[in-house]
Amino acid sequence: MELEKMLEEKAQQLFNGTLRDLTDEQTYITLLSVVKELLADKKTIEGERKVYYFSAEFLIGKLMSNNLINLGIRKEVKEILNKNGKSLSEIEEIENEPSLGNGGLGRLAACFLDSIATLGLPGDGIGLNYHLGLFKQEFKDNKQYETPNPWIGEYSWLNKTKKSYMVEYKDFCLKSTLYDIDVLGYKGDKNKLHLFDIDTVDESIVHDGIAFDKENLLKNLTLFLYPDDSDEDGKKLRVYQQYFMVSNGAQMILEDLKRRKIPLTELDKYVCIQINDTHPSLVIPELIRLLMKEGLTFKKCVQIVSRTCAYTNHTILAEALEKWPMYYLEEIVPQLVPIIEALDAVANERSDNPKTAIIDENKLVHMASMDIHFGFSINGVAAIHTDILKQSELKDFYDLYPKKFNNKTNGITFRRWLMDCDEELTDFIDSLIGEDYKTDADELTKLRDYLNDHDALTRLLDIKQTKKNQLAKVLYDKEGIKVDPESIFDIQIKRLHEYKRQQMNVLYIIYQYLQIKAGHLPAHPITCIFGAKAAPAYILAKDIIHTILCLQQIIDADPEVSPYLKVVMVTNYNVTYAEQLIPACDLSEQISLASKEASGTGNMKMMLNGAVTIGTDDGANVEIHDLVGDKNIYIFGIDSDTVIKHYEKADYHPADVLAKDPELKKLVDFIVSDEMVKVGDHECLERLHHDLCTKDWFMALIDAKDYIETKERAIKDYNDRYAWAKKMLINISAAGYFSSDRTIRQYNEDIWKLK
Ligand code: GLS
Repeated sequence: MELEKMLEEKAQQLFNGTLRDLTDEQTYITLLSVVKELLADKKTIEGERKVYYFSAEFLIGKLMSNNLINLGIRKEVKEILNKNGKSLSEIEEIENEPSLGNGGLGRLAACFLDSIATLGLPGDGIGLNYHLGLFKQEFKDNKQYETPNPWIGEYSWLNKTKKSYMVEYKDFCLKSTLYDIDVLGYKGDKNKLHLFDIDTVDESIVHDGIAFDKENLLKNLTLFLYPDDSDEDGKKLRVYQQYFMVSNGAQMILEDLKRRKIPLTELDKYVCIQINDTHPSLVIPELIRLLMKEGLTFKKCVQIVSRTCAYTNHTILAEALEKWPMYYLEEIVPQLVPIIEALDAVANERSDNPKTAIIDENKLVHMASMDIHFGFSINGVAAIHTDILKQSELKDFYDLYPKKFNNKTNGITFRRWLMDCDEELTDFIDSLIGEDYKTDADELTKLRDYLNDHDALTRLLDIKQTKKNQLAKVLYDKEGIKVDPESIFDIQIKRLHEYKRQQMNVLYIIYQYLQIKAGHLPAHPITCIFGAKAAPAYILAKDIIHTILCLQQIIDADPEVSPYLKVVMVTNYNVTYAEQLIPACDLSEQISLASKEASGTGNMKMMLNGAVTIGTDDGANVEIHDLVGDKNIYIFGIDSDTVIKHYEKADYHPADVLAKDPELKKLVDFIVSDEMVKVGDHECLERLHHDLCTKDWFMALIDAKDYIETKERAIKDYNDRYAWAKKMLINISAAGYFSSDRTIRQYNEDIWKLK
């Protein structure tokens, strides 16, 4: 049936009206139910062998626009809605953004699902259905506060299924309910995202922000993603969640094999499990346990499971490599304890190096160690990251299993991060090189033919201006903040973490503020935009947010400065916000301490949307640098080898840097100046100041001077508009490598081997 007729019939059926009569909300519901029907009619991707991507996070973003693009009907829907006095973008506003992820790792999982389906590979996601998701961020008195983010309304993309499993804990069993979300490939067939849940979750137990009774598992198990783990009950809750995810996933996979009449001993021939970071690592002992229950020997189970599971490492930060005390597991999932002990014994037979043991001398169970011993592939997420894993962080494992290690540089789906978020740029590219790049991203290199085409460069600059004007409106509507769309939009959007060094950007802002106060105006007005959530228990990260918000207030109130410098910290940064910020970005801030950002993916999104990067040679920046060349990226800072040596020798002392550089000291001291204390909380500002002067673990002060000088150079260069437009075009033309289609092809060729 033709689309318009379907929508009209649905409007009639649901609301007894015509499309024209419906409210925006009714229109959204009508569209949602039609699109869900279209998805339901799509073919499921089938194949002998299938990958299951186990992940605690899937940061999928709103799905309407993406589904319309992948169904190939977005333009048509837009026109039908326009004809009936409605705007698609306003209708999309109605959708709540699913709150199932946190940062890059979760967004990567979402991009991967899109690419797996687009490439026609059989592959499903397995995760949890968090009712309140990650918290919602609010600002009050220049501070972050957390509130619940109830995103599941009466109408959503979730489809309740009849599948259900029993998950055993020491003292009780929980019955799961499975919800599925259809994942449609671009002009292709579909896979599924499976989200497990329990029926007894009770949102009403949450009080005073995001506090809740952490012991009441029947009511809290799937309330939050990453519930506060600053106390023991919180940590245990995470183990309860992880086991719930993997046990359900493992049971579902084995059930499917049985349904297909495949002997369980052939699991590894038909199934590959990709373990996304260590949150799903318990899938290894759980699968062994389930197979042993079917009568297989431990040895046989180890062999099968080791050929089934592959592990992706996403970080070298020690705190993110999970280690659970054995007594937690004894208390929560005692059935896994003998298996983990037996696995540890096998690991110790293979190597007597205590650094590769699974259970250490403090009886902590190292999840990554289990993955590496009993997975067949270990990958990092950017070339430099994988090298660091091999050469230092996981060196002992690399020596033991050199063949298991491989690199898979991250990628992003161009459907969402170009076609969806920047229609203008998409149409522009279509007009120059046709549409083949949408399925073969390398085609983007053809844009290089236009580097000397004045008309094309003018159009490119105009599009960027349009996106900046659109963002200015969003910022005004959402935050009540006016920004100058002619200023440089300098954007740092990512989780707040010291290693990402938002605090170094703060020092730049202070530098610029003091320069302007002293009568030295910047080469071009600049708007420094931040978006970042801090983990609720991460005090210093919250202090950095506080400092940014204080600077925002001071600068806003100063008519001498505000025409040239502006600071905006957007509230509740999420995928939807990213889709508005990224196309408007001129200068992309990727300034982590070299060696610490495993890859980054925001760097790729901004590059694809015509931003120029200022960054360190870290993560995927290194590969961006290689692809665009020195002239089209602003690289600064000490390199990763130097950083690693500083850590080894413990010879970095911020006080030494400050003693040698009184100008830098002025910037740092401004954090606790009278101006700042007047608008801020002395304790928070003092804590950050003290940390920078005495610890500065992520070495912001070492790189600050180089960073400031490099950024000043970039601002000057921006004024040569055509030279800048060329840099933009080179960045876009080189972004093809970062398509997640390329990444997934490589996962498939090297690891999954699906047909
Ligand atoms: C992360 C890394 O910090 C990012 O650099 C990386 O891009 C992402 C996806 O691989 O994974 N690791 C993590 O724990 N959170 C991340 O975003």
